Amino acid sequence: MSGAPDPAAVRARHADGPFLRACRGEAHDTVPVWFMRQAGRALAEYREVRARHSFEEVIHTPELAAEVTLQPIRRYGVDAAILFSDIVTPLAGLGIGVTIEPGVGPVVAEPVRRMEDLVRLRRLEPEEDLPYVLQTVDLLVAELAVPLIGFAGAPFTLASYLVEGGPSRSYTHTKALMFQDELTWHRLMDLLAGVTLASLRAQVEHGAAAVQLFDSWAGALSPADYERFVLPHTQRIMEGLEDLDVPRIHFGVATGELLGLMASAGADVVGVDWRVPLDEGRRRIPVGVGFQGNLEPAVCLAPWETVVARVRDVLARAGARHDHVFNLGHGVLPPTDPGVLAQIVDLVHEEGEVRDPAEVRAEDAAHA
Ligand code: 1CP
Repeated sequence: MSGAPDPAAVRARHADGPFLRACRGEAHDTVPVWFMRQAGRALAEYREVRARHSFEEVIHTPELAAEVTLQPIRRYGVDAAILFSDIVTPLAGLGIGVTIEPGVGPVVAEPVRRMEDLVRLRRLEPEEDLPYVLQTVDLLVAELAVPLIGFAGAPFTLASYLVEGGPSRSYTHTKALMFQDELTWHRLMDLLAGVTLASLRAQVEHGAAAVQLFDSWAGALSPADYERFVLPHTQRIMEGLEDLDVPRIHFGVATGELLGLMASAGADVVGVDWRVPLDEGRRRIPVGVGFQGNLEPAVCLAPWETVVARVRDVLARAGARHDHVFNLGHGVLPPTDPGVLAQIVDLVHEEGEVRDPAEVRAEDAAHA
């Protein structure tokens, strides 16, 4: 780690910014905003890098990965950066044959479906298995004027790619394994939780100031099944991060019925997708846990007057609470005009008011 910046000093530098203060439920004066998938195909400068390098090359070359992480920071004026990598990168680092196919997503040549297949999932040693990821973090934290969010895929979402062999709509093989062979299922989830925890800890040890756990596809499960088959593993990850004292954001798509359970896993902030009105989402998340969201990503493709009205609606539903982080309800869609995202950031910063936390807490207590 010679020459790498001191991670504690890096985090201290950003501690007073609105993003980390909102995540910790502390007073601040502008609503922080960042966008899931803010790096990527919406940006011409990203497409230019990708015209010369494959996705894997970008991730394996710290200078390129850092460059594409910084592109949206320069363009949008967002309050946080998110590391450019992918949720399957740690699995690829373990030597599991997983590739990112353009226009498809992660593809696993030999899916994992039986107990015998689990030998392919050994323990992750981030310094040896993912040196390029940690070097990217080092480069970024030395340069960034905003906090860096580290991230990883949660066990269910990772399992969905490993078991299906690629993106899926129904998660049939994944659920079949879950219901047919609970022992293998929990063993797989336990191994993946270990991989995710090791990857997140290493990113924080290198200076990431917050982490987001993406359980993008957990919304495919009922609350009872989520509680039985997923929650214990996610809890282990959240608990394993506690001593690092960085905000833990927990996000999934179509998780309206799971928001309370996702908070109970130990999150500091729960991401809400666009299907749930944000005030209703807030009610489903326990007091003391922050919330993030939730502009419908496709609204960014609408005429500007519509965008303005919908951004204002999200802000109104967030109630000027001190524990709100503005975001989309899922990732930026590739046809999005970057100019619109930059204008959304300005609008949120101009119009997003933040009330005194003491006032909000008194109100919460009165409603409890
Ligand atoms: O062609 C390309 O350039 C590849 C497209 C791409 C990109 C830009 C993929 C393939 N991954 C990424 C980067 C990425 N992935 C980031 C960093 C960019 C940023 O946020 O600014 C992050 C945080 C992810 C995380 C990720 N990958 C998730 C969780 C977030 C989410 O959107 O729910 C998931 C589910 C993946 C899997 C994945 N990787 C790539 C694709 C197209 C997909 C989704 C496939 C599917 O629909 O199942």
